Amino acid sequence: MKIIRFIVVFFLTLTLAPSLATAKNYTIKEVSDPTGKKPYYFEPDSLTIQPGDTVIFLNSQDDMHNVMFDVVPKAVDAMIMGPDQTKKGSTWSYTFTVAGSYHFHCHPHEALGMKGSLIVGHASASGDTKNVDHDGNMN
Ligand SMILES: [Cu+2]
Repeated sequence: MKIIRFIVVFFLTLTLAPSLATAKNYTIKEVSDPTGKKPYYFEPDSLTIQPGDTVIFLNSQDDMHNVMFDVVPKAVDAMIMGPDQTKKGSTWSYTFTVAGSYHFHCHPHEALGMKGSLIVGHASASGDTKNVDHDGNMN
C-alpha cells in the first residue's frame, strides 16, 4: 500500500507543481517626472514574463495615465486596455495567457514617448502579431 500512496503522491506532485509554482505578479510603474530627462514613462518599459503571469500597472503620482496594447500576438481576440488611472496608487492588472510580443502605450503621453513592450513566454515570429487601433480594430 505504501508504494501505491507514493505513486499517487508522486504523480499529483508532477501534475500540480508547475501550475502552482509558475504564476507570478509583476509591477510596472506609471511615472510622471515633468522636470526630468524623460517626463513620462513606464518603469520598467520592457519585461519578459510567462503565460499565466499577471502584470500590475501602478500609478505612481496623482496624474492621468492609462494603458492600451497596440501590438499583440495574432491569437489575442479582444482589445487589451485599462481604465483611466488618475490617483496615486491606483492599479490595473491583466493576466497574460497568449504567448508572444506585445507593445503598449499611455494615451495622454504616447507622443511624449510613454511606451513599453512585453514578451510573454517567447517573442512572436515575424508576421505573428497584429496592430490594434484606438477604436479596437485589429489588422
Ligand atoms: Cu501617461
